[in-house]
Amino acid sequence: MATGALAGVGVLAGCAESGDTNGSDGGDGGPSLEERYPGLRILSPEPENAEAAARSTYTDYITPREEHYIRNHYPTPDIQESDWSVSLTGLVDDEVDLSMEEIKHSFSTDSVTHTMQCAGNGRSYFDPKVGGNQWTFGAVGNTVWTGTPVSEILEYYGAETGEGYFLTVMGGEHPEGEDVFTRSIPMEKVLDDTLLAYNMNGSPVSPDHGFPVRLLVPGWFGCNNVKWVNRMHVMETMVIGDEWEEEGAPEDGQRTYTHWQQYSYRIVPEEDDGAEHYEDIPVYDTREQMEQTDAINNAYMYDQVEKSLIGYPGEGQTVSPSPAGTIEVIGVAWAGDDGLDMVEVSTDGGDSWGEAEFFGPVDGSSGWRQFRYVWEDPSTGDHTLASRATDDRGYTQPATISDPDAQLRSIADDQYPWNQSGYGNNAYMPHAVDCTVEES
Ligand SMILES: Nc1nc2c(c(=O)[nH]1)N[C@H]1C(S)=C(S)[C@@H](COP(=O)(O)O)O[C@H]1N2
Ligand SMILES: [Mo]
Repeated sequence: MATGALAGVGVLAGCAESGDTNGSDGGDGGPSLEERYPGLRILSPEPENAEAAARSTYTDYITPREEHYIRNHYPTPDIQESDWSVSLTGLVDDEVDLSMEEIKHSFSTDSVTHTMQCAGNGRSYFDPKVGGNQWTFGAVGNTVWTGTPVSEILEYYGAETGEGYFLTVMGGEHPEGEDVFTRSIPMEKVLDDTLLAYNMNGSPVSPDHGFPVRLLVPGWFGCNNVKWVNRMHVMETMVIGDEWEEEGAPEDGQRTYTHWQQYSYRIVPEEDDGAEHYEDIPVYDTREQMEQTDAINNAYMYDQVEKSLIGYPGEGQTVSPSPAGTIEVIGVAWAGDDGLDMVEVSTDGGDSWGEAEFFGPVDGSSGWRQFRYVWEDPSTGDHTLASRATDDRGYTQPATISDPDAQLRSIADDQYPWNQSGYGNNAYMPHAVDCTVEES
């Protein structure tokens, strides 16, 4: 059962009137999306959706803001920090409305390196194609986020944080009459390491990435990282059912708060007529949800699954061996909030594999690792390079995406389940890179 009053609490109008301080162009002649993010390929200018344009983003540890993808359901709002607040409602001793000043300075400060990836990354490789933004490989980046541990705020205001509870977090940018961008995050994870983040790579979060404050859920798919947060609601269940669909809705009968939690971001095979809604689920890890199809029909996109990307050589690039006669293949790999065990690289389109070695910084468990693979005696001509990661539980990226007729709900037979919305693609062959070797 959902709890707590809905109407009139914390759902502020998304946009402040004047905006000359936060760097959003707001259509007033400031720099365009293209100018602000020279490293991105634009999928739609409004709402702003853009992904890393080049493979080279996946050679470095930290992704600069200019190369960090943007995924918006509604246009980036124009917000003044001094006007913004975040309310805490539901099962708490004291309901409050926190200013940015309080969020920043009344609690401690923490940082986390997080590989953020859109659940739709790799969607364009689905066959048959599915609707939505046609992300290729570039809707993922690794950045340092700084903010306030949500656990401290919950503790201070006497929130009920028992096992199985949820913190439902809402964005404030939706245009009138649209569904509120809302995610229900399991309390266990909230208490563990989530932040209300106001800083990205040491600078204020940019308007497009959630200024002045976003939820940061380390290791979990991008959709859980609610931007422009203006309300957090403590509940016994996820948002589900009539109370959250109608009461307090901009228009009666709208899904309002449930859309982005229950209808969207679910693994739905071809045969299902939409996703089944749950109040709670026994496991939160996405990979484990997919395995437990007797309990969960349609996995929720929470923790990210193991994945890797080659950053060098880039797609279509012509490269020549070093004086030592080798080519160093470089890339990144991640596994949500689980650890990585290994990365393998194939230089012959997946027929044979050799183990890569990790290098570069290690900062917590939710940031990616860089890997390198020394390709000995590459022959001149065309080659297909692939990489595959294995996490510390032994889960390995599958080779391909299944046929819809297979009606898969989990990763099986070296195949990623084709699903109606194209979520979670971690198959390695669609992400392979074609390059040409010439004599040096
Ligand atoms: N309020 C709000 N939060 C949001 C979204 C949104 O549209 N509105 N998009 C989500 C999705 S689907 C993703 S993948 C990430 C993208 O974060 P980024 O734009 O900073 O890369 O933000 C999430 N948070
Ligand atoms: Mo996303």
